[in-house]
Amino acid sequence: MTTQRRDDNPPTSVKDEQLRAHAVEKHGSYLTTDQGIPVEDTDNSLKVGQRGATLLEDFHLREKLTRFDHERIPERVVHARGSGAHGYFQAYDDSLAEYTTAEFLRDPLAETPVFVRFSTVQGPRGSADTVRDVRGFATKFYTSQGNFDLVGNNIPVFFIQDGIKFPDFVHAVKMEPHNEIPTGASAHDTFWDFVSLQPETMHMIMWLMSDRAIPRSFATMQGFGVHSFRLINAEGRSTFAKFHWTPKRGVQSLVWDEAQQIAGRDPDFNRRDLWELIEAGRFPEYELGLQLFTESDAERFDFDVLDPTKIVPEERVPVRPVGRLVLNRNPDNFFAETEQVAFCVQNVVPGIGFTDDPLMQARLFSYLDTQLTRLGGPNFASIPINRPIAPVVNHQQDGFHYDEVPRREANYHPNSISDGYPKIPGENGYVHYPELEDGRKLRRRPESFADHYGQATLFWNSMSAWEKKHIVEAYRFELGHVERRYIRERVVDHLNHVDHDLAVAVAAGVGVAEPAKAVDNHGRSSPALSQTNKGGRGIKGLRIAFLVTDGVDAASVTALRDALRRDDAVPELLAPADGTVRTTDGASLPVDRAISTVASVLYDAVVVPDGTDAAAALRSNAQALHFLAEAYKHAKPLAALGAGTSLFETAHLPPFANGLGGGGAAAGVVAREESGAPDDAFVTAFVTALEAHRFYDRPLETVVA
Ligand code: HDE
Repeated sequence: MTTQRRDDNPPTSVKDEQLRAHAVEKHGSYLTTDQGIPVEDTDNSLKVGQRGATLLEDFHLREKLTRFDHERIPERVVHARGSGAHGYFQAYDDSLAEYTTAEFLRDPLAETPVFVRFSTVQGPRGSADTVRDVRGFATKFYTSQGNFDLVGNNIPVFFIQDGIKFPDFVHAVKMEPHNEIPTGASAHDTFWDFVSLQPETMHMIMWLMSDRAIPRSFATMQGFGVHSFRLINAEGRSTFAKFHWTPKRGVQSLVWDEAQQIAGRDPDFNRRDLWELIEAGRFPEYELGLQLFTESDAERFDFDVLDPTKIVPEERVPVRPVGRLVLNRNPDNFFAETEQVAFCVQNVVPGIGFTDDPLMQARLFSYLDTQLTRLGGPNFASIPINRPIAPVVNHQQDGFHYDEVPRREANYHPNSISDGYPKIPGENGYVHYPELEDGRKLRRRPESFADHYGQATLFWNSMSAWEKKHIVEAYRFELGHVERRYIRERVVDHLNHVDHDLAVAVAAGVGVAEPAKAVDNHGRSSPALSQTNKGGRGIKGLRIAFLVTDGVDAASVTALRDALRRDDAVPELLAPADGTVRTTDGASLPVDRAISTVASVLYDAVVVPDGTDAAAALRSNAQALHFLAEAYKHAKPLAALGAGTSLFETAHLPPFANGLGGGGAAAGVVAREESGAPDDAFVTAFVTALEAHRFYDRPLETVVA
């Protein structure tokens, strides 16, 4: 798995040009100190005699060590582990002009540069990618009117309703304070204790227990702004807006057993995938959609649009396609860009506004506040990755790391010394929506936020059979790691208010008594919530393992491999040993990797090509058999040709239909016992299976992998 950079491309946007102005090229230059003094020797410190004391006078030694000692900045308190990418956003048309003055949303000719950072929430910087967790999906739009930061997640609701609960929630989910365990996991007592005492978490927890919390790729997960925002048009009219990112490839997830294994096999799995997709030109793409609704629509909903634990069901307000996001450039430097990027919810441009969602309001404070510590002072907005492409002119000044040399006389407003500059831009200035506020100061949750179960039930009712099964298994896993039985009981009690069958199924797995039915399920569902209805197109970037060895039939490999490559998938030949394998026609094929260096969990599908001798050898190769059986167990598409089909029986896999397969006992297995190269129908059947991604309804009872 290569992580080499492609050749440098020319800058493709104003933001790229701005960043390039800060690029440092070390090739062809000579070593100096930070003061530009040429260095004589950087391998030996200055000593009295060869074996004598080291001298304090050695400024190069001291500077080198000091700089090293201070390389780290505090990691983010949440979302510490992240991966970034550059790209652009482009609106489809100008139809949003009726709703907003934000130019990037209504000018179809503008390619707005963006920087996106994906993240997990719980784990520290060095933790594994494939843990069960929410994923951050934060986008900085460098618009002509200033920066807009859409700091969202891949789940459309949040754990809590009021920002004042955030420190409690984060303390509970993070590693426990006495032993810093567990890393990157919510399966522990303090998290579930909090959840069980704070039932507003119930809806979000349903999502967290679903496969949405273990995405296959950052390119195959949704993103959401979560809160209700406002769009504000030229007349000052406000419309509520919910932001949605939808991946062009569709929503795809891992299965839990696989995710856990990947955490060991390749902790950088999602990061590497993103990097490689972009390096190979298989750019991740997403559609931006908006749910737009008015104040009076909102009054008719049976939930409060200011409550961030609620969605607006798509069946009530459809998602309107607005534009597309393409991620097409990897960062040049992780620290300079991905680590130093500072998202702030307060960063909005004219035409986009806030609401009184109490979670959003707290975020308006918290993000700027955290950057002050994380990035060492108030000048973080002038770090290249954070710098707007719109001009920045004001009287803010000084502080740590100030990098301007202002040449002006007046540093205050109003002034006459500098002819009044910089002047107020008049009607282009950002105007806060003049919402009418009226009420007493008090610390109360509104009554309209009181229903904590209704939408959790809606989510559960909308799941397909396999999604429900995975959710039950996830609850059992998580609660199975909770040591205090009374916490497990409290969670089951809450689930009993979501759905009785769910509570019974979870209780049975975690040693909790079956609860008596408490409430009737309201029976409503929202099909748009099910992952089965979030399919996408194409097989771009899918990794497909071909199990080969000496005696493999060349035609059955190359025909399928070439077809997959044409569709932008990534086929790789895996053999018991690296090097080459001999084919039946006496030629040889280069091997991509030895089977022992990888694992089925790092691939999306497996192919066993034809070849009598190869099949015989693989049938007595435990690693190959395990590879195949495990991919089957993880519901992945499999293809087998000619003698290759014989591995299925040896691997104790259920029988498949001889033909193109796809349905029946072994759904997603495309197999043909007849020898020779695959025909078009075979290729099409396999590509269709790959597009479906997973086949969760397979019989698994006999699979021992
Ligand atoms: Fe965050 N959140 N958050 N959050 N959040 C941070 O800001 C915070 C919330 C989200 O890739 C921190 O720069 C509070 C909701 C993302 O750099 C911090 C509250 C949503 C990222 C912070 C919330 C998010 C953060 C940590 C409740 C989804 C990573 C470092 C009032 C809509 C951004 C930092 C990146 C990061 C505070 C709730 C998403 C501490 C106080 C809801 C994607 O400021």
